[in-house]
Amino acid sequence: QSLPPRKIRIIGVPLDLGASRRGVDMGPSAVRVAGLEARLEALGHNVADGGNISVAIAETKHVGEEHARYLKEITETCTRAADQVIETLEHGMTPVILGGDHSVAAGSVSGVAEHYRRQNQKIGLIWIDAHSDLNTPETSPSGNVHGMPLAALLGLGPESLANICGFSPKILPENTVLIGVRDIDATEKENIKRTGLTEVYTMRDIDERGMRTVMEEALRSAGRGTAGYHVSLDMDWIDPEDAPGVGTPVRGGATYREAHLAMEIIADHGRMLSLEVVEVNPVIDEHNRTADLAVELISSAFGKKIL
Ligand code: 6HN
Ligand code: MN
Ligand code: MN
Ligand code: MN
Repeated sequence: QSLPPRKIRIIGVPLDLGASRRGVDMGPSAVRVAGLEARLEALGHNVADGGNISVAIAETKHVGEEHARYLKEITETCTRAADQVIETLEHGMTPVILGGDHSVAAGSVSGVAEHYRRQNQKIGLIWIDAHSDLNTPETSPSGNVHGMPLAALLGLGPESLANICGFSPKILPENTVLIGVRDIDATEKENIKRTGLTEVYTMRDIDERGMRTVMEEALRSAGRGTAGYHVSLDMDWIDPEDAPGVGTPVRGGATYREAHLAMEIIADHGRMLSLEVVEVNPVIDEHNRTADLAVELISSAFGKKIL
């Protein structure tokens, strides 16, 4: 359809060590069962499933430091995810990463950034989420690492995550955009100031200015002077009416159509380097609805059109 055919590699990361509600480790399976590969192939893309990255089982490990639970195991998994992403890009394929909790982004985005750094290019980042995921172990109210990946990518910490691939920060604040946020901790507001992030589009911005305007502005910032951008889609961005199967639901999210429109606009621009979809929790989902929606949204991001 509108996008030229791509070679896509699916990378599953069944990680749930970063969240306190269990079950997002089953996310990759639920999204595969919802037919991801066939749906992308129906759009004319060439899709290969690379399987899952190995992840430690919580019950076999110690929680570690209470301010950043399972940080050691999460860093190991994220490092493997970064390597897989680099390898995928080196082969000219587009990575589609399936979470797992959002801490995986500290690995996937590092891989994309490292690949383009080797070509002296920067990347942009589109962070679509009800939350800002800008805590550090010092500021986190929960100790859950899935509330920290964006802080790691911008170089605030936690240190072991921030230093994956041996350099930090992975992205500059002017090329980082947040879309759809509506639940930001007081400590995260401080961190927004500290990092110098200005491209923060809240749900109020979407309400007042519309999805179209917000997306065009956001994509312009993420794309300015970069090779393109990584899209990190936390399914809790969408209203719990339409996406009930997420670990940390927050009322007042994007509607079904707003979410599709955002992905359709991303496809129109043709500059997405990689995509990840995280926080699908089959344990609390209703008949795999949230995983089905994830597949639909991934299809829209890869060029599926109504007409
Ligand atoms: N997510 N700000 C809260 C925390 O525990 O740091 C919630 C984080 C949610 C993270 O949804 O990816
Ligand atoms: Mn195939
Ligand atoms: Mn998140
Ligand atoms: Mn979230």
